[in-house]
Amino acid sequence: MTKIQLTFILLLFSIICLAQNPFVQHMYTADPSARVFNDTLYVYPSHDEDDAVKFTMKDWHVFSTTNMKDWTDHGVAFSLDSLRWASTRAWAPDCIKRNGKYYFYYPVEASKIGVAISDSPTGYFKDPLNKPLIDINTEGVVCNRDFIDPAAFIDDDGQAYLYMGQLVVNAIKLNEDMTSYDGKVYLLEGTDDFFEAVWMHKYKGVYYLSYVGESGEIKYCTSDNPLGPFEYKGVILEKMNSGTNHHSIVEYKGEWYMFYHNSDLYYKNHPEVEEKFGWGHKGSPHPFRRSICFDKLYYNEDGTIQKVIPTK
Ligand code: FUB
Repeated sequence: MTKIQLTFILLLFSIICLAQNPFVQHMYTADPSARVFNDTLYVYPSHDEDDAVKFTMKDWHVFSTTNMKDWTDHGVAFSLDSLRWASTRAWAPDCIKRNGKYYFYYPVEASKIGVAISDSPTGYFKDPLNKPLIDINTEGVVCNRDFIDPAAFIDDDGQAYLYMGQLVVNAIKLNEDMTSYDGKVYLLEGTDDFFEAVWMHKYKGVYYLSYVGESGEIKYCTSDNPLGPFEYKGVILEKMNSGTNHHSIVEYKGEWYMFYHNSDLYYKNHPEVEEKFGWGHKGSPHPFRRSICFDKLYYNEDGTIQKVIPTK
């Protein structure tokens, strides 16, 4: 067998093995934040309702896997019902572990970011503050649209950060307790066309800030500092058929993955509806009934990220 034939067979095998998308089929999910805790990969998505025609989400489920094939739905990990200070829009969350506790960061009412704590990665989480950690009216915050999409990051020196916002990336340095910060808000520079869904990860000492651009693609930029300034590098994932997109990047068992969402499950459930890309589809529920997916992500030798090829 020639080298080319072998490469082709391996590629085909990996595509068949990864033909997993969307990997949650019993409910609509979006905005997946993937995290590895204790050798298990957990995903924290938003929960789109079965009959949604707006982003009227109410609770958050947690999913986990140890082999990237079999997924467990751990049920509701947190819900708007647990809050006295917010009642709508349970949107894109994130979760991070520190000192044996799990900190769940979540946006509500498109303007406030809360934090909830649990001893377990699957919850149930509890709100320790009974108020937002930060909101759109907090001094220093710059946000002309929604104040959403918190993404946490703990650097190698132990400093924790929370990134968030729409149109402008806002960041705070979290205190050791993970439920307060020093009062300063940093506005990050150097992104190209930033719209929303910021995500931070580190690879070989470089800080990678990835996000959804106003153009609808997932893009990234890099820096030698977690607060920038950043240098724009390119597109990682093309526009999906879901209007929005939202992603996370994670290493698990020696492989890198990108999680994202699309509307493939909606279209599968509604074969009578013609598939359209982007938002040019007024009156259709597809942007509000999304489903989470993942695919492998590869770096080039120089640290740039190859475009992710979405598998069906
Ligand atoms: O899911 C609601 C919003 O849509 C999220 O906050 C954004 O990132 C976009 O995916």
